[in-house]
Amino acid sequence: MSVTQDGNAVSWLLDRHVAEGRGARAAFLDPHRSLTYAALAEASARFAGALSAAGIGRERRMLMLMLDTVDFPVAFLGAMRAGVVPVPVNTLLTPEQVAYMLADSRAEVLCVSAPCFAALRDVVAAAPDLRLVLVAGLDGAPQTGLPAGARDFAGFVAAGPAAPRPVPASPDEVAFWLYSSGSTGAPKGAKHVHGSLRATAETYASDVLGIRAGDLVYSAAKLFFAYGLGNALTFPMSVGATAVLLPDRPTPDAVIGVMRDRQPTIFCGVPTLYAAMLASPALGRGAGSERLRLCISAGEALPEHVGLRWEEVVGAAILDGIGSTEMLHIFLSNRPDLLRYGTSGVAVPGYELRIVDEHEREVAPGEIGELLVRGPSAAEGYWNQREKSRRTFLGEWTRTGDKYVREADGFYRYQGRADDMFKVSGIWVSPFEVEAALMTHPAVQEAAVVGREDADGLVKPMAFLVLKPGVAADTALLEAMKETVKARAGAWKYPRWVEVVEELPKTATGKIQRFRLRAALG
Ligand code: 3UK
Repeated sequence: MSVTQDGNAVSWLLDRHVAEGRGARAAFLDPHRSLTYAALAEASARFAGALSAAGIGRERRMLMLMLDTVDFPVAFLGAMRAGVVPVPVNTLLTPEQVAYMLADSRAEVLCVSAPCFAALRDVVAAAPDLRLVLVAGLDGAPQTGLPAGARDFAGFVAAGPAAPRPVPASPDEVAFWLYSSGSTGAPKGAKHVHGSLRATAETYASDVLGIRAGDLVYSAAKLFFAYGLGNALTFPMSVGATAVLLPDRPTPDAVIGVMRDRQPTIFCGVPTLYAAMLASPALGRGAGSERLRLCISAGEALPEHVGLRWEEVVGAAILDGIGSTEMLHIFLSNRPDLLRYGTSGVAVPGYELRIVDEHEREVAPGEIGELLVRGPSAAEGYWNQREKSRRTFLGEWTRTGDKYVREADGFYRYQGRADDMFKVSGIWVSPFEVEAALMTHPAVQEAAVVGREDADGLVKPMAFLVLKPGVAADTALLEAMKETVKARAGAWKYPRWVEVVEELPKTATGKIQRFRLRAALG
């Protein structure tokens, strides 16, 4: 019997283009550098060789805390080429969160962008399984600046003995992980297989985006996010197209600047960004790009008025679609030919959907239930979390945790999360986590956090606080609360509203009833 071993995603995504004569095409452009397909194949092969030479074996994990530059695809694809499992994580995580992921994944390698490294020195020193730290983006700065044990990413790649061929792998073999947040705030490593990257390209990217070789893609959503990874790496690479990368924070002005300079054909954003761009006086036709043909939105629901207004001002549609870390990319989406703002659209060809009640029985049309999805890109499971895996991955079907209604005309309308989690700027916020940060403030006795819609219909955290006896609630104190959350939980998670209350609504067993707080907001 022979083992199926032609499924390494790097062969299909990258080496195929070089072998078929497309090596000179541009694969990635960042503000300072660009990489052709041939140069990316070469650099990722050297990185693969260097990892193996450093004794990093197959299936070992490499945590990536990297900004969006051309170094990201070199590291991600280079690791997979060697059979090492890259685990890209959010560059805005706090050191404590990074420490958790290093320990949970037992990462032996950490690839980190220079600006993110300073805050991590202690965490890196304490990580139990870490053997190799690579710092990217030093731009030739003297190596003496690096702490003991850390090496310059560029030098590591340049010195690598090239390992030109991807290690033989089954398409069913774990290729990379992505962390997904849970309602208790403890992130879970979702294990994705090589075949899933191709599956998302051949369904959503091909059928919905109609992606082609001439496309230039710009995703404001970063590569560490499953949404950005598909948009700016898997999809353009699946057809030999080009992606623009921006390491900086995607402010409306920065994004419009990239649109003008690079003239992309496809733009990918999250609802908060679309709303912020609409508020900018700099926004005009094509958002600055004369070649813009399509925009997509995901991460949270796109408010109807944002989509309608964008089409009016920019002259291109925004296709809202829902995806998840567990399903890798979008499985339910609007399409250029089937577009209804305010809904998530219809099933992406290749995926099937069911809306079920709490007994997993299909609900009647027009009734609310939980959305289940079946499709080729589901994760294999969560790392070391058997109970949670069994609850989410039900054989061929995956639980989304989202409430949906299928309307009479077949469009799916989002109804909110099944639990209390909510998203801000497309990134998960667990009330638990923000509350825990607030509770570290000496004036706070109890805290409860819920998502609340702002004037644009976008969800932001709101905090309800019970203060310690004798503490007076003044403006300075409430501002200090926001700073506490920014420092401890992450900058985007701070409560935009803080209300002081006498007591919080609770169940008999003392659990905070956040749904009551939400209901009181109307
Ligand atoms: C919510 C949406 C309404 C929904 C993601 C595109 O967001 C992604 O993955 P995450 O694991 O979060 C998944 C959850 O986010 N959500 C996402 N998109 C929408 N809600 N309308 C939407 N369009 O609660 C879902 O369960 O961070 C998005 C591609 C890949 C992704 N991983």
